[in-house]
Amino acid sequence: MLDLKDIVTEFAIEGNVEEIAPLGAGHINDSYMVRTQGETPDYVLQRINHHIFTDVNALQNNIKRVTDHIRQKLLQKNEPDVSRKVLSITPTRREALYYRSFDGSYWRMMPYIANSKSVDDISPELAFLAGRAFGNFQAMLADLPAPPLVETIPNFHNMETRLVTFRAAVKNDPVERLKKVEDIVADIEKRADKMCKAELLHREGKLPKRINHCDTKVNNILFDKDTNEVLCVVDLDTVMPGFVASDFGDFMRTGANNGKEDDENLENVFFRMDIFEAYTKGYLQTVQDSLTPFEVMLLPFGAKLLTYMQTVRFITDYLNGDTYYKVKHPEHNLQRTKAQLKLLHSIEDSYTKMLEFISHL
Ligand code: GN1
Ligand code: MG
Repeated sequence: MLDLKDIVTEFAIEGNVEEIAPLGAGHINDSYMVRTQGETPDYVLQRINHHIFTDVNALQNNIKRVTDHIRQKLLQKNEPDVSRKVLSITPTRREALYYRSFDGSYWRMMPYIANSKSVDDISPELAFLAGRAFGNFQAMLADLPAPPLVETIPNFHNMETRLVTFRAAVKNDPVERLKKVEDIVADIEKRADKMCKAELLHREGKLPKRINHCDTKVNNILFDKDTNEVLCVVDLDTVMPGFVASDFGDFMRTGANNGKEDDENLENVFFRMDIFEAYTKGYLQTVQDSLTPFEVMLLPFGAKLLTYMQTVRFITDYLNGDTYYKVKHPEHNLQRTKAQLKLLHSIEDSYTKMLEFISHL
Protein backbone atom coordinates (compact mmCIF):
# COMPACT_ATOMS: atom_id res chain seq x y z
CA MET A 1 0.00 0.00 0.00
CA LEU A 2 1.11 3.47 -0.84
CA ASP A 3 1.62 5.58 2.25
CA LEU A 4 1.37 9.32 1.71
CA LYS A 5 3.80 9.85 4.59
CA ASP A 6 6.47 7.95 2.66
CA ILE A 7 5.84 10.13 -0.37
CA VAL A 8 6.15 13.30 1.69
CA THR A 9 9.49 12.09 3.07
CA GLU A 10 10.93 12.18 -0.43
CA PHE A 11 10.59 15.96 -0.58
CA ALA A 12 12.86 18.59 0.94
CA ILE A 13 10.27 20.11 3.23
CA GLU A 14 10.90 21.95 6.49
CA GLY A 15 9.47 20.76 9.77
CA ASN A 16 7.70 17.64 10.98
CA VAL A 17 4.50 16.42 9.42
CA GLU A 18 1.47 16.64 11.66
CA GLU A 19 -1.36 15.76 9.28
CA ILE A 20 -2.02 14.93 5.63
CA ALA A 21 -5.56 15.59 4.45
CA PRO A 22 -7.36 15.71 1.07
CA LEU A 23 -7.64 19.21 -0.35
CA GLY A 24 -9.67 21.02 -2.98
CA ALA A 25 -11.96 20.08 -5.79
CA GLY A 26 -9.76 19.60 -8.85
CA HIS A 27 -11.20 17.42 -11.60
CA ILE A 28 -7.87 15.97 -12.70
CA ASN A 29 -5.09 15.76 -10.10
CA ASP A 30 -5.41 14.70 -6.44
CA SER A 31 -4.30 17.26 -3.86
CA TYR A 32 -3.42 16.91 -0.20
CA MET A 33 -2.71 19.44 2.48
CA VAL A 34 0.45 18.58 4.41
CA ARG A 35 0.38 20.34 7.77
CA THR A 36 3.60 20.59 9.73
CA GLN A 37 3.93 21.14 13.45
CA GLY A 38 4.52 24.62 14.78
CA GLU A 39 5.79 27.53 12.73
CA THR A 40 7.22 25.71 9.70
CA PRO A 41 5.30 26.13 6.43
CA ASP A 42 2.47 23.83 5.38
CA TYR A 43 2.62 22.23 1.95
CA VAL A 44 0.43 20.99 -0.86
CA LEU A 45 1.20 17.53 -2.18
CA GLN A 46 -0.27 16.56 -5.54
CA ARG A 47 -0.52 13.35 -7.44
CA ILE A 48 -0.22 14.39 -11.07
CA ASN A 49 -2.61 12.64 -13.40
CA HIS A 50 -0.02 11.36 -15.85
CA HIS A 51 -2.61 9.80 -18.12
CA ILE A 52 -3.62 13.36 -18.91
CA PHE A 53 -0.29 15.12 -18.45
CA THR A 54 1.75 12.49 -20.20
CA ASP A 55 5.07 14.35 -20.09
CA VAL A 56 5.44 15.13 -16.40
CA ASN A 57 9.00 16.29 -16.84
CA ALA A 58 7.98 18.91 -19.41
CA LEU A 59 5.02 19.89 -17.23
CA GLN A 60 7.17 20.55 -14.18
CA ASN A 61 9.80 22.34 -16.25
CA ASN A 62 7.15 24.69 -17.64
CA ILE A 63 5.96 25.51 -14.13
CA LYS A 64 9.49 26.06 -12.94
CA ARG A 65 10.23 28.48 -15.78
CA VAL A 66 6.95 30.34 -15.34
CA THR A 67 7.26 30.73 -11.58
CA ASP A 68 10.94 31.69 -11.69
CA HIS A 69 10.19 34.34 -14.28
CA ILE A 70 7.32 35.82 -12.30
CA ARG A 71 9.33 35.74 -9.07
CA GLN A 72 12.16 37.66 -10.74
CA LYS A 73 9.70 40.32 -11.95
CA LEU A 74 8.19 40.72 -8.51
CA LEU A 75 11.61 41.02 -6.89
CA GLN A 76 12.65 43.62 -9.46
CA LYS A 77 9.57 45.66 -8.57
CA ASN A 78 10.42 45.36 -4.87
CA GLU A 79 7.05 43.76 -4.27
CA PRO A 80 6.59 42.82 -0.60
CA ASP A 81 5.73 39.27 0.48
CA VAL A 82 6.91 37.64 -2.76
CA SER A 83 6.70 34.10 -1.41
CA ARG A 84 2.91 34.48 -1.17
CA LYS A 85 2.59 36.06 -4.63
CA VAL A 86 3.95 33.31 -6.78
CA LEU A 87 3.95 29.53 -6.42
CA SER A 88 7.18 27.67 -5.97
CA ILE A 89 8.14 24.06 -6.40
CA THR A 90 9.52 22.18 -3.41
CA PRO A 91 12.13 19.87 -4.90
CA THR A 92 12.70 16.29 -3.82
CA ARG A 93 15.66 15.48 -1.58
CA ARG A 94 17.45 14.49 -4.79
CA GLU A 95 16.69 17.95 -6.18
CA ALA A 96 14.17 16.82 -8.78
CA LEU A 97 10.99 18.74 -9.61
CA TYR A 98 8.77 15.68 -9.04
CA TYR A 99 8.91 12.19 -7.61
CA ARG A 100 7.84 8.92 -9.22
CA SER A 101 6.69 6.36 -6.68
CA PHE A 102 7.10 2.58 -6.95
CA ASP A 103 3.52 2.19 -8.23
CA GLY A 104 4.28 4.46 -11.19
CA SER A 105 2.43 7.55 -9.99
CA TYR A 106 3.92 11.03 -10.10
CA TRP A 107 4.02 13.50 -7.22
CA ARG A 108 4.95 17.09 -6.64
CA MET A 109 5.07 19.40 -3.67
CA MET A 110 4.76 23.13 -3.14
CA PRO A 111 4.56 25.37 -0.10
CA TYR A 112 0.99 26.25 0.84
CA ILE A 113 0.35 29.98 0.54
CA ALA A 114 -0.33 30.96 4.14
CA ASN A 115 -3.55 32.68 5.16
CA SER A 116 -5.05 32.46 1.67
CA LYS A 117 -8.48 31.54 0.36
CA SER A 118 -10.10 30.87 -2.98
CA VAL A 119 -13.67 31.86 -3.69
CA ASP A 120 -16.38 30.33 -5.82
CA ASP A 121 -19.00 33.01 -5.22
CA ILE A 122 -17.47 36.24 -6.31
CA SER A 123 -18.52 39.88 -5.90
CA PRO A 124 -17.92 42.64 -8.47
CA GLU A 125 -15.19 44.01 -6.17
CA LEU A 126 -13.32 40.70 -6.18
CA ALA A 127 -13.96 40.25 -9.91
CA PHE A 128 -12.25 43.56 -10.58
CA LEU A 129 -9.22 42.38 -8.59
CA ALA A 130 -9.29 39.02 -10.35
CA GLY A 131 -9.29 40.79 -13.71
CA ARG A 132 -6.23 42.73 -12.69
CA ALA A 133 -4.58 39.56 -11.41
CA PHE A 134 -5.03 37.53 -14.59
CA GLY A 135 -4.09 40.61 -16.63
CA ASN A 136 -0.88 41.02 -14.65
CA PHE A 137 -0.15 37.34 -14.95
CA GLN A 138 -0.40 37.60 -18.72
CA ALA A 139 1.67 40.79 -18.80
CA MET A 140 4.45 39.32 -16.67
CA LEU A 141 4.77 36.30 -18.95
CA ALA A 142 4.74 38.29 -22.18
CA ASP A 143 8.56 38.40 -22.25
CA LEU A 144 9.31 34.87 -21.09
CA PRO A 145 12.59 34.02 -22.84
CA ALA A 146 12.70 31.29 -25.52
CA PRO A 147 12.15 28.41 -26.03
CA PRO A 148 8.34 28.40 -26.12
CA LEU A 149 6.56 26.56 -23.31
CA VAL A 150 5.69 22.96 -24.04
CA GLU A 151 2.00 22.35 -24.77
CA THR A 152 1.39 20.08 -21.79
CA ILE A 153 -1.82 18.89 -23.43
CA PRO A 154 -1.59 19.38 -27.19
CA ASN A 155 -4.50 21.33 -28.73
CA PHE A 156 -5.91 21.89 -25.27
CA HIS A 157 -8.15 24.87 -26.11
CA ASN A 158 -8.44 24.11 -29.81
CA MET A 159 -12.14 24.09 -30.68
CA GLU A 160 -11.65 22.28 -33.96
CA THR A 161 -9.93 19.30 -32.43
CA ARG A 162 -12.37 19.26 -29.49
CA LEU A 163 -15.17 18.89 -32.02
CA VAL A 164 -13.35 16.08 -33.82
CA THR A 165 -13.12 14.16 -30.53
CA PHE A 166 -16.75 14.95 -29.72
CA ARG A 167 -17.94 13.70 -33.11
CA ALA A 168 -15.99 10.49 -32.71
CA ALA A 169 -17.71 9.92 -29.36
CA VAL A 170 -21.10 10.57 -30.95
CA LYS A 171 -20.34 8.20 -33.82
CA ASN A 172 -18.97 5.37 -31.68
CA ASP A 173 -21.30 5.85 -28.73
CA PRO A 174 -19.22 3.33 -26.74
CA VAL A 175 -21.46 3.15 -23.66
CA GLU A 176 -24.77 3.77 -25.44
CA ARG A 177 -25.63 7.08 -23.91
CA LEU A 178 -26.24 8.94 -27.16
CA LYS A 179 -29.99 8.36 -27.17
CA LYS A 180 -30.26 10.37 -23.94
CA VAL A 181 -28.50 13.42 -25.33
CA GLU A 182 -29.53 13.73 -28.96
CA ASP A 183 -31.10 17.14 -28.51
CA ILE A 184 -27.96 18.45 -26.80
CA VAL A 185 -25.80 17.09 -29.59
CA ALA A 186 -27.97 18.97 -32.09
CA ASP A 187 -27.68 22.16 -30.04
CA ILE A 188 -23.89 21.79 -30.10
CA GLU A 189 -23.68 21.07 -33.82
CA LYS A 190 -25.79 24.14 -34.65
CA ARG A 191 -23.04 26.39 -33.29
CA ALA A 192 -20.00 24.41 -34.35
CA ASP A 193 -18.81 26.42 -37.36
CA LYS A 194 -19.04 29.79 -35.66
CA MET A 195 -17.22 28.54 -32.60
CA CYS A 196 -14.20 27.58 -34.69
CA LYS A 197 -13.62 31.12 -35.94
CA ALA A 198 -10.65 31.85 -33.65
CA GLU A 199 -8.62 29.00 -35.14
CA LEU A 200 -9.50 30.23 -38.61
CA LEU A 201 -8.50 33.82 -37.80
CA HIS A 202 -5.23 32.54 -36.39
CA ARG A 203 -4.41 30.66 -39.58
CA GLU A 204 -5.18 33.81 -41.57
CA GLY A 205 -2.66 35.69 -39.42
CA LYS A 206 -5.33 37.93 -37.88
CA LEU A 207 -5.29 36.63 -34.32
CA PRO A 208 -2.11 36.03 -32.30
CA LYS A 209 -1.46 33.46 -29.60
CA ARG A 210 0.08 34.67 -26.36
CA ILE A 211 1.06 32.87 -23.19
CA ASN A 212 -2.20 31.88 -21.56
CA HIS A 213 -3.02 30.29 -18.24
CA CYS A 214 -5.66 28.04 -19.83
CA ASP A 215 -7.52 27.31 -16.60
CA THR A 216 -8.59 30.76 -15.38
CA LYS A 217 -11.36 29.39 -13.21
CA VAL A 218 -12.46 31.76 -10.52
CA ASN A 219 -11.09 29.46 -7.83
CA ASN A 220 -7.61 29.46 -9.32
CA ILE A 221 -6.89 32.85 -7.76
CA LEU A 222 -5.84 33.07 -4.14
CA PHE A 223 -6.93 36.03 -2.04
CA ASP A 224 -5.65 37.06 1.37
CA LYS A 225 -8.08 35.69 3.95
CA ASP A 226 -8.21 38.93 5.92
CA THR A 227 -7.69 41.75 3.45
CA ASN A 228 -9.08 40.19 0.22
CA GLU A 229 -5.94 41.37 -1.54
CA VAL A 230 -5.08 39.16 -4.51
CA LEU A 231 -2.09 37.02 -3.70
CA CYS A 232 -1.43 34.74 -6.57
CA VAL A 233 -2.61 32.76 -9.57
CA VAL A 234 -2.42 29.00 -9.05
CA ASP A 235 -2.81 25.78 -11.06
CA LEU A 236 -0.14 26.35 -13.66
CA ASP A 237 -0.41 22.97 -15.39
CA THR A 238 -1.76 24.34 -18.61
CA VAL A 239 0.16 27.60 -19.05
CA MET A 240 0.83 27.57 -22.79
CA PRO A 241 0.23 29.64 -25.92
CA GLY A 242 -3.41 30.45 -26.67
CA PHE A 243 -5.91 33.17 -27.51
CA VAL A 244 -6.40 35.76 -24.78
CA ALA A 245 -10.16 35.60 -25.41
CA SER A 246 -10.00 32.04 -24.24
CA ASP A 247 -8.54 32.89 -20.80
CA PHE A 248 -10.97 35.77 -20.49
CA GLY A 249 -13.78 33.41 -21.38
CA ASP A 250 -12.86 30.74 -18.86
CA PHE A 251 -13.11 33.27 -16.07
CA MET A 252 -16.55 34.34 -17.35
CA ARG A 253 -17.64 30.72 -17.56
CA THR A 254 -16.89 30.21 -13.88
CA GLY A 255 -16.81 33.60 -12.15
CA ALA A 256 -19.80 35.15 -13.95
CA ASN A 257 -21.95 32.03 -13.63
CA ASN A 258 -24.50 32.71 -10.93
CA GLY A 259 -24.82 28.97 -10.35
CA LYS A 260 -22.35 26.15 -10.00
CA GLU A 261 -20.53 24.45 -12.85
CA ASP A 262 -22.60 21.34 -12.18
CA ASP A 263 -25.70 22.98 -10.74
CA GLU A 264 -28.65 20.62 -10.61
CA ASN A 265 -31.05 23.52 -10.49
CA LEU A 266 -30.74 25.20 -13.87
CA GLU A 267 -32.62 28.23 -12.62
CA ASN A 268 -29.52 29.15 -10.63
CA VAL A 269 -27.44 29.15 -13.76
CA PHE A 270 -27.27 32.47 -15.60
CA PHE A 271 -24.66 34.97 -16.70
CA ARG A 272 -23.91 37.91 -14.42
CA MET A 273 -23.23 41.13 -16.31
CA ASP A 274 -22.02 42.86 -13.13
CA ILE A 275 -19.18 40.35 -12.79
CA PHE A 276 -18.37 40.63 -16.49
CA GLU A 277 -18.18 44.43 -16.27
CA ALA A 278 -16.00 44.50 -13.17
CA TYR A 279 -13.60 41.83 -14.42
CA THR A 280 -13.31 43.46 -17.85
CA LYS A 281 -12.39 46.81 -16.29
CA GLY A 282 -9.69 45.26 -14.12
CA TYR A 283 -8.36 43.11 -16.91
CA LEU A 284 -8.15 45.86 -19.51
CA GLN A 285 -6.49 48.22 -17.05
CA THR A 286 -3.51 45.90 -16.98
CA VAL A 287 -3.29 44.60 -20.56
CA GLN A 288 -5.19 46.82 -22.95
CA ASP A 289 -2.00 48.42 -24.29
CA SER A 290 -0.56 45.09 -25.27
CA LEU A 291 -3.67 43.79 -27.06
CA THR A 292 -4.83 44.62 -30.56
CA PRO A 293 -8.26 46.36 -30.73
CA PHE A 294 -9.48 43.25 -32.51
CA GLU A 295 -8.43 41.03 -29.59
CA VAL A 296 -10.28 43.33 -27.19
CA MET A 297 -13.48 43.15 -29.23
CA LEU A 298 -13.19 39.38 -29.32
CA LEU A 299 -13.26 39.00 -25.52
CA PRO A 300 -17.05 38.51 -25.28
CA PHE A 301 -16.76 35.82 -27.94
CA GLY A 302 -14.28 34.13 -25.57
CA ALA A 303 -17.03 33.82 -22.96
CA LYS A 304 -19.22 31.99 -25.46
CA LEU A 305 -16.34 29.93 -26.77
CA LEU A 306 -15.08 28.60 -23.45
CA THR A 307 -18.55 27.81 -22.18
CA TYR A 308 -19.31 26.04 -25.44
CA MET A 309 -15.97 24.22 -25.31
CA GLN A 310 -16.62 23.05 -21.78
CA THR A 311 -20.08 21.83 -22.79
CA VAL A 312 -18.47 19.86 -25.60
CA ARG A 313 -15.80 18.46 -23.27
CA PHE A 314 -18.28 17.36 -20.61
CA ILE A 315 -20.65 15.70 -23.04
CA THR A 316 -17.75 14.01 -24.83
CA ASP A 317 -16.65 12.52 -21.52
CA TYR A 318 -20.23 11.50 -20.77
CA LEU A 319 -20.52 9.73 -24.12
CA ASN A 320 -17.15 8.05 -23.59
CA GLY A 321 -18.18 6.67 -20.22
CA ASP A 322 -16.48 9.17 -17.86
CA THR A 323 -12.86 8.45 -18.63
CA TYR A 324 -11.45 11.98 -18.20
CA TYR A 325 -13.11 13.99 -15.43
CA LYS A 326 -13.58 12.74 -11.90
CA VAL A 327 -17.30 12.13 -11.39
CA LYS A 328 -19.33 11.87 -8.20
CA HIS A 329 -22.13 9.83 -9.80
CA PRO A 330 -22.87 8.28 -13.22
CA GLU A 331 -24.88 11.26 -14.49
CA HIS A 332 -22.43 13.87 -13.26
CA ASN A 333 -20.98 14.74 -16.66
CA LEU A 334 -24.49 15.06 -18.07
CA GLN A 335 -25.48 17.35 -15.23
CA ARG A 336 -22.38 19.47 -15.93
CA THR A 337 -23.20 19.49 -19.64
CA LYS A 338 -26.72 20.77 -19.01
CA ALA A 339 -25.53 23.49 -16.67
CA GLN A 340 -22.88 24.67 -19.15
CA LEU A 341 -25.39 24.68 -21.99
CA LYS A 342 -27.83 26.73 -19.94
CA LEU A 343 -25.03 29.18 -19.19
CA LEU A 344 -24.15 29.35 -22.88
CA HIS A 345 -27.72 30.31 -23.75
CA SER A 346 -27.62 33.01 -21.10
CA ILE A 347 -24.29 34.37 -22.40
CA GLU A 348 -25.75 34.45 -25.90
CA ASP A 349 -28.63 36.55 -24.56
CA SER A 350 -26.15 39.01 -23.00
CA TYR A 351 -23.76 39.09 -25.94
CA THR A 352 -24.85 42.38 -27.52
CA LYS A 353 -24.75 44.10 -24.14
CA MET A 354 -21.23 42.79 -23.58
CA LEU A 355 -20.03 44.14 -26.92
CA GLU A 356 -21.58 47.52 -26.17
CA PHE A 357 -19.90 47.66 -22.78
CA ILE A 358 -16.48 46.87 -24.22
CA SER A 359 -16.78 49.34 -27.06
CA HIS A 360 -17.57 52.13 -24.57
CA LEU A 361 -14.60 51.46 -22.31
C1 GN1 B 1 -10.21 20.75 -15.19
O1 GN1 B 1 -8.80 19.95 -12.58
P1 GN1 B 1 -9.23 21.34 -12.76
O2 GN1 B 1 -10.47 21.61 -12.02
O3 GN1 B 1 -8.13 22.32 -12.49
C2 GN1 B 1 -9.68 20.93 -16.61
C3 GN1 B 1 -10.05 22.30 -17.15
C4 GN1 B 1 -11.55 22.42 -17.13
C5 GN1 B 1 -12.05 22.22 -15.72
C6 GN1 B 1 -13.54 22.24 -15.68
C7 GN1 B 1 -6.26 19.67 -17.44
O4 GN1 B 1 -9.54 21.61 -14.33
O5 GN1 B 1 -9.59 22.45 -18.46
O6 GN1 B 1 -11.93 23.66 -17.62
O7 GN1 B 1 -11.60 20.98 -15.17
N1 GN1 B 1 -8.25 20.72 -16.65
C8 GN1 B 1 -7.72 19.87 -17.52
O8 GN1 B 1 -13.94 22.69 -14.45
O9 GN1 B 1 -8.39 19.27 -18.34
MG1 MG C 1 -6.60 22.90 -13.69
